[in-house]
Amino acid sequence: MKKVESSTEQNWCSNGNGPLSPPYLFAPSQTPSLSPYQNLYSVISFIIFLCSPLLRSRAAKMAMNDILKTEDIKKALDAFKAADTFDHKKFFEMVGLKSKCADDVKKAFVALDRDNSGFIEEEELKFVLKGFATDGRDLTDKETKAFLKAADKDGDGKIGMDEFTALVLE
Ligand SMILES: [Ca+2]
Ligand SMILES: [Ca+2]
Repeated sequence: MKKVESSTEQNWCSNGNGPLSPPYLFAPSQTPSLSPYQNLYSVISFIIFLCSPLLRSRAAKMAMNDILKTEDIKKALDAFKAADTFDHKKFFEMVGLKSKCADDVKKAFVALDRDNSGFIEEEELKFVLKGFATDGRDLTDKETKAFLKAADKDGDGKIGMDEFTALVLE
């Protein structure tokens, strides 16, 4: 009995028409109505498969403008235009991020983590305002270090998603 089963499997795999296609699909006289639907399903699955990386990257990297209001971003950036005036608490409040849900704050984190390392490193933090608007200024070294110190609770020298969320929503 076992031998028969395994030889059937062997036929399925080696019929030359695809590894997982059951043999009845290629015998239209027995089940004529199944084949077209099965093919349509395969085509749709294949299209979804092709599009899924695009959909995923779109979901993963939202622009700040999708999360926050452009005019709020502009106001907040203007308020801290002068070097060494940056205050992350006031900034997150003005930009509207503080009043967002944790999910939106996480999306903002993903947008700021430019190299997708899962962390905002010191060099990314320096350019954090550019993540809100392309004309955002660079933070000074002093501002970058103060920002990092405030967020980096575990002391590994970079900001994780949880650290960022806690900092914004605290
Ligand atoms: Ca990073
Ligand atoms: Ca950290």
